[in-house]
Amino acid sequence: MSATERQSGDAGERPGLASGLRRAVALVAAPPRVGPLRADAFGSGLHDERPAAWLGMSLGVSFTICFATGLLSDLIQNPQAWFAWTPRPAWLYRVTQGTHVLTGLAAIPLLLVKLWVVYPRLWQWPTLRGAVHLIERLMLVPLVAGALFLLVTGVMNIGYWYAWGFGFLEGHYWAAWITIGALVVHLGAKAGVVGRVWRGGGRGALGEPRDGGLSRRGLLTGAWLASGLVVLTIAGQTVPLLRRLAVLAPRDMRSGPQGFPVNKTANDARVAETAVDPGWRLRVEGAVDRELEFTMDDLRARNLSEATLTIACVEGWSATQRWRGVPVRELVAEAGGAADAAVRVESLQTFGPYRATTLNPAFATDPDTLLALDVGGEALHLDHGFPVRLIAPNNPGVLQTKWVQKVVVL
Ligand SMILES: Nc1nc2c(c(=O)[nH]1)N[C@H]1C(S)=C(S)[C@@H](COP(=O)(O)O)O[C@H]1N2
Ligand SMILES: [Mo]
Repeated sequence: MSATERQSGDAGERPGLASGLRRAVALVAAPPRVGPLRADAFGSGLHDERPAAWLGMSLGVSFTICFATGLLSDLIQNPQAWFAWTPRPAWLYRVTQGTHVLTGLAAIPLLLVKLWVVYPRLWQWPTLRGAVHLIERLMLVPLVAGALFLLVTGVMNIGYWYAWGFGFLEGHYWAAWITIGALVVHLGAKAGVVGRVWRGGGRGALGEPRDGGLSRRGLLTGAWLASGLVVLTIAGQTVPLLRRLAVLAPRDMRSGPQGFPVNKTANDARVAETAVDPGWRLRVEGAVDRELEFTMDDLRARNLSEATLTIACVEGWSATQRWRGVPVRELVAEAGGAADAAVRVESLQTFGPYRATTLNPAFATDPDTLLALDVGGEALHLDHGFPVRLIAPNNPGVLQTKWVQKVVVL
């Protein structure tokens, strides 16, 4: 090869690469206006920034409430040094967790309509208007994927369809942080539009009908109504007044033995035999002066306490019953444990995260924190935790340990 050839080859390659790249970037940023990129590709006047902004604000509110109540539920179940959950008011967790499930469900119709309203913007032209625009558009991936993931896994969980290979709690928890992070960025990017629409501006008048079809106001009202309807037809699983409307609720508050639901049966927990073994004893041990052991007859011979308490499941259903049993604090006192000690309550169940609960001192000393023998005037059904279960005020359902065999003073 001659020197001139090599030279001209080199010289021709460098500008060729640079200009090629520039042309490629320009093509991605502003591709030819064909197909959905045409200016008039989406005819409906409903793909408008006003319904988009109103739906966005509604989703912002529902996701924020859902996120806050979800974080709270996580904190209660995984306590941190700076946070202690309290047994009073006894109704609080039922309300926060009911709110978590209902705000999540309410978001479903809002999100579907919102995605439909804004999806033509996937083909907005020019596709890219610089680095900030690129970041804003890329953040839509975690936002949309995260929101869909949260709502789908949430619905699957309350529908008892555990068809995934990962832990629901971890997946749902981390997706929530990712989605909320992306939501903050998205709201920042859209603050101008939202402000404009909030002040009554924005493209097009809200009520203006287009092509004689659905008006923007009609679309919005429909989305909000669908959302309200979802709430009304599910809330009855925790709000007694709405019980008769609860046609979409996965759980009926009155189903199950003794008139309230069972999440995990004795068979599922593999305690069906150990729970009815006549050799069963309730043991009190740990940081105590004397270890104690009770048979069922010993417990029944005691002066038992009664309390009306609620099982409020993380899945949003709740059931309130009259319980009778032994206050945990009596057992701690009799064994000579410290009055302000934390207490771990352990099940006969040998596996799984819900086989034990740690009661912080506020719960352990509450007079209504019971090891219940009876519910509604009868001995506990095997599936409700026979021979003895924990029931405490304002305690999440997952922590109301069934089939108890041991109380460990910590
Ligand atoms: N040992 C044990 N206790 C448990 C569970 C469990 O899986 N194992 N599930 C909990 C959950 S998720 C709930 S909502 C309540 C339900 O109580 P119930 O079956 O009496 O309605 O029990 C809790 N106690
Ligand atoms: Mo639960």
